[in-house]
Amino acid sequence: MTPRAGAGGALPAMALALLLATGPAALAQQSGLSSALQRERLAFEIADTDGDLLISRGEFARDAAAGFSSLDTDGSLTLTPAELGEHDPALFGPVDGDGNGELTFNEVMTYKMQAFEAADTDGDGQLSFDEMVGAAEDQLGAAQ
Ligand SMILES: [Ca+2]
Ligand SMILES: [Ca+2]
Ligand SMILES: [Ca+2]
Repeated sequence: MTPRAGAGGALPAMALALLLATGPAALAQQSGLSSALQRERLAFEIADTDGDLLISRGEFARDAAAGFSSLDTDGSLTLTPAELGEHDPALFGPVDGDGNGELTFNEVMTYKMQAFEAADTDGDGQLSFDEMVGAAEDQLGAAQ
C-alpha cells in the first residue's frame, strides 16, 4: 500500500512500545534507569500542558493522539506494521481489537485509556508522575 520507509526517516524501533506505553513516558527501555527517569520527567512535562504536575484524561488523550499522528505517516488514521517499524508482535496484538493487522485511532485510544485507568492507582482521574513511572515499570517488567 505504502512505501516501506516513509520519507520522514526511520522511526525508532521502539515507536510502538512508546506509543502503547502507559504514559508519554516509558522511554526506559533503551537506557539506564536514571536517564530513563529524566526522559520520563521530560515526557511528563510535555504531556502536562497546564503544568499542574498531573496528567488529566484530556492531557493523556491529547498526548496519545499526538503520538498516533506522528506515527501515521500517510495520514490514513490507521497504523500499519510498516509505519510502526520493528516492533514486538506481543505489543501489537492486544491493541488490534479486531485483529485485522492494522491499528485504528479508536483501537489505540481505547487501549490507551484503559492503560490510563490501570495506572491511576489512587483513582483520582489523574496520573501523577509516580503513578506513571510505576505503570511504566510494571509494563517494562511484564515485557521482559
Ligand atoms: Ca495537567
Ligand atoms: Ca485493527
Ligand atoms: Ca491518580
